[in-house]
Amino acid sequence: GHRMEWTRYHRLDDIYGYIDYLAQTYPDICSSMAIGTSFEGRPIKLLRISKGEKNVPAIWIDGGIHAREWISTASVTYIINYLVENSDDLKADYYILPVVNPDGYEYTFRGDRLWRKNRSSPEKGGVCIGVDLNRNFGYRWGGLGTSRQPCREIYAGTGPFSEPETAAIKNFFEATSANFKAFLTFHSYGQYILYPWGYAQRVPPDYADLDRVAQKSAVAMKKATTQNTVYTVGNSATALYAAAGGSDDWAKAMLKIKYAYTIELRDKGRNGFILPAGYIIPTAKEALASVLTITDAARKL
Ligand code: 0X9
Ligand code: ZN
Repeated sequence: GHRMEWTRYHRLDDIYGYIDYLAQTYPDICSSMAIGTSFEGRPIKLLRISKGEKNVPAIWIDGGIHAREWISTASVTYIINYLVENSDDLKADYYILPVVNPDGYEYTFRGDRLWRKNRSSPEKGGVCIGVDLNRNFGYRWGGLGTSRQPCREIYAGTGPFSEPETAAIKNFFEATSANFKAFLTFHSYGQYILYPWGYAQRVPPDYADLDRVAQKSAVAMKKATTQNTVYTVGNSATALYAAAGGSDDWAKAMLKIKYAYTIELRDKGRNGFILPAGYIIPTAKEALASVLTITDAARKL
């Protein structure tokens, strides 16, 4: 058995135990692998859910790149549970990384609940710890909305993919032959469905397709619960702020994955990052609705 449930937030060990349990219990559809090792030596565990069908798209889903955004990790594990329990209807090959930043995630339980970055010490003799992993990807690295100062929350690191956690994702994509059509990275908070570019107030040539599918997602997310939650759709830099070196921009520009989105889950600021556990299930249902909508779009490509 396993101890996963969606009425509270879980420690990393529980989440990794759940991934291992699924891989052992459902070996026909689930496989797990460590795609790398964090700065402090923790495995970075990915779960693949696939029926091995030909001609289905591959879809990337991650959460927990920012340590304090617990609802993203909780929602991603809820999505995993849904896909496994409904595997008869599986419509894509899913590659799911619930905790991109395991060191930071654990630190939010042990030290500082509001920690954002990873836990690396990139400077020799420096005092400040941590790189913002969502400024460390290798497209327009070091641009707008990033900092070279290690003490800042938006510190981009010493270079593109300087961090083991982002390098692990890069290495995974360099090694895979899967046919990725969507790249979904879950964050909190603010209730946004954001599409590239993040590096500046510009949009990719096919942005109308991304906007259309995001609007469809927003409708599905609103219908997912009785609370009619509103998600705002827009270009990342325009709807939120410009920030370069994000994973979504890199997936779109360098990996050429069409449907690249950052989804900012609940809420709109009342609780912010400290979203009470009672909101996990409704928020996760919204996140799941976005995944299913984007899966449909990916299948039509
Ligand atoms: O700043 C971020 O990394 C994300 N917002 S958060 O409050 N969760 O930190 C937004 C990222 C949007 N994508 C890019 N700027 N590329
Ligand atoms: Zn975030």
